[in-house]
Amino acid sequence: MNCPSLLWRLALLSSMAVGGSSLADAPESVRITVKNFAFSPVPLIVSVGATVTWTNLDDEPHTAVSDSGAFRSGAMDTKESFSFKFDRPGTYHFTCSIHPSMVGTVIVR
Ligand SMILES: [Cu+2]
Repeated sequence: MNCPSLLWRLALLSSMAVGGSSLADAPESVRITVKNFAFSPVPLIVSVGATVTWTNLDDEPHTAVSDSGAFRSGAMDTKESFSFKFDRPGTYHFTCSIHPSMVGTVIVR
């Protein structure tokens, strides 16, 4: 005889292993490129739990520093990246601390 309740428990366990969210609800992974002294796209709109990765494609170093202090990359040299996971909804403004005219926004819903 089959044991459907055991199978159900296994399914439940494997869904808990990915943080309690359903399997269809895979975490989002989104990129921001830094090129020609600009972030792109701006604004970036993501869901709660998304990981955003900034990648510098310029020959100059850049940073991504949150105005609220939520995140702060180090200096990213050419082709280097910085990632941050957004666990809370909100609007996150950030700048490049080396070039303050470079601004961007991540909107987390
Ligand atoms: Cu910069």
